[in-house]
Amino acid sequence: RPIGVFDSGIGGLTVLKEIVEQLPGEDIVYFGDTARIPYGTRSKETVIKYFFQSVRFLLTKEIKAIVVACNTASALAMEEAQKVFDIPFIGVVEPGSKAAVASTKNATIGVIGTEGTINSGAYQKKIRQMLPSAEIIGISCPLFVPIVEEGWENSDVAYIAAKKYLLELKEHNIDSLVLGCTHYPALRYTINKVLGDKVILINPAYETAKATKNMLKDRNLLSNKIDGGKCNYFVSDDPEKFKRIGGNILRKEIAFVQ
Ligand code: DGN
Repeated sequence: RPIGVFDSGIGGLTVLKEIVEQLPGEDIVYFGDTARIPYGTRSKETVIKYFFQSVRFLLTKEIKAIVVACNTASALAMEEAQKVFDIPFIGVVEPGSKAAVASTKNATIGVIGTEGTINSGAYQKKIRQMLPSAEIIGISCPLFVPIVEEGWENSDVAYIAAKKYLLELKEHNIDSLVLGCTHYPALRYTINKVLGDKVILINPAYETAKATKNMLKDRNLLSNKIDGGKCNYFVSDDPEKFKRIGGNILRKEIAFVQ
């Protein structure tokens, strides 16, 4: 059976890419709720409603687990969903937080994400559970998503936005930064330029793929193929933009077999 991967749109392909790399034998069904992106600026109630509808769609595809690639949905809706749906969920918040705690030496950690993710306090709470003495500085960077979708992640526009958003992190002397939004790993060079290379950038997409592998292994759900897994994509709006920007993220053409 395939793994379901959910995202509010295109950004979750960064997580899919990591899963394909780490679990090349797994089939994947990806659903991007492109008709209703962004989730990042919406209320908790709305995110829960949209997410539950998306989960119901994925469940029609005979999946064995759901990876919630979207940070906003992981932060606001996954816990609720786990109470309602009888299928294992893996979100990005826990694996990302764990990696940040393992990385920090001065217990001063930055977290960046959408307004929904940062205001929910989900990363802050998880990190503090594991490292109670941590000082955590959370900053929402709403312009980063459209900048990446425009393909401007290494441009002067990205640099100026990053300088403005991340100034406060510099003042706090963080040593690790969680890129708590699907799109942000694309900005790592720009963020690096602003913060300097002493700050370690944590990519929850990578950590989540690792956690997915461990979870499937523990539950005896790993595919017995070692490669050749197939990806099937579904979106709730016209697939054209998804194909174009998504193709950029995956660095290969996206084929729909609907
Ligand atoms: N996928 C969302 C996230 O990781 O929070 C970003 C896109 C959005 O819905 N704003």
